[in-house]
Amino acid sequence: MVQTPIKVGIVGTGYAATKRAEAIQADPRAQLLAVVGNSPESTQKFSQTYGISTVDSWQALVANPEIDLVFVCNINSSHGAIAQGALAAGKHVVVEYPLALAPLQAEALINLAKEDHKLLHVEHIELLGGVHQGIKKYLSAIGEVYYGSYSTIVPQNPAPMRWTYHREMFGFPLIGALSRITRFIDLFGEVASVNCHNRYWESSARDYDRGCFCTAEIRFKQGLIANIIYGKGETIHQAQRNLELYGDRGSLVFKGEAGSLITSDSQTPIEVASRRGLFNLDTLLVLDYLLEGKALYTTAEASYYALRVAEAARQSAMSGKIINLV
Ligand code: NAP
Ligand code: BLA
Repeated sequence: MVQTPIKVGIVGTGYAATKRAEAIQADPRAQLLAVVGNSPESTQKFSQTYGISTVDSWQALVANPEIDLVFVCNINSSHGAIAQGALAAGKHVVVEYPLALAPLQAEALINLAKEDHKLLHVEHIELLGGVHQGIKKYLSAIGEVYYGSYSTIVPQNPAPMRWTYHREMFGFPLIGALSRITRFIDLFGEVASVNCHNRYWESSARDYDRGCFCTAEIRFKQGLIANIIYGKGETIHQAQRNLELYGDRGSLVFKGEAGSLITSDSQTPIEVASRRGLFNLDTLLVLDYLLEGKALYTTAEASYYALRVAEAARQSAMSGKIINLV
């Protein structure tokens, strides 16, 4: 058990880091001590906003003996190494998904946390969100589910020169956007095979892509076929966030936050809670776990399994072949 207040360090200063800092500062059970950022300007601004100190490197942050818990909230390509360093320094660790870009590294992190009896929590706020909770509530009403589709596409013109458009920093689209896969695995279990295609639009003038479009067909062991579409950037001209599940007795359809249960003779609206407040909830659940031993809503092992499926999607896209999972 950790003593209160739990002393916290944060790596990152963006949206996720801000939501974490707000949640920690609002909870007397935790105390935010230090942050390490990327650019000096955003680091300075973050430290002033929350009245905390800054350090020059994540290595210095995890070496601080006062810190009990480290939140890793920066670019995807850094997660694995920072989580590794933090666990090796004896800290509890929370990582925004993905845990690492490579499944092998993720597996090593899980083993390291287990050996040292430390928490390794991978945030999956999509599982806490209103759409997912709505699905879980009504899933039994649609009978045996045989098909699902989930499409999240975002037009952005011009595409920003940010890490989310950088192949190495974001990772393969369905690895960086792992939540598209975890939602289905959480509902329907293990995967048999993956067929995936991905296209980038690169730019000769810069290191950042102008966009990507990735489609995957995933066959689950229990029979369901899921189609996932993820795209962003300059070649997309309408935004979409649609999730549909077809069962033999009805369908569940979500367009953004507007959900409905459809059967042959009725259409019932489904109330969906806002996407706001999920990082706050995730942070409170981490504190509940560390201080009261309450079970968390997801495990690093589940995130690792999803990462293996996403890696199979990457291999499928590279090879043009269907990848079977063992
Ligand atoms: P963000 O707002 O863009 O923040 C990114 C952070 O990483 C900033 O502190 C940025 O610092 C830093 N950074 C940028 N380039 C870097 C580099 N080359 N090396 C090291 N640090 C760099 O991103 P975010 O939305 O908070 O996402 C952070 C993590 O949370 C990601 O892993 C993402 O997948 C995950 N996540 C986010 C959400 C969400 O709702 N936003 C949901 C689920 C998971 P500067 O600004 O100083 O460059
Ligand atoms: C997920 N949102 C993400 C991720 C990134 C962003 C990088 C992880 C990768 C992914 O799954 O695609 C970034 N999201 C943004 C940015 C905006 C945005 C820059 O909406 C700009 C407005 N995230 C937010 C905001 C909300 C939000 C403002 O930044 C909601 C009010 C929610 N983002 C949100 C949720 C997820 C997510 C709930 C989990 C993914 C999911 O729902 O499947």
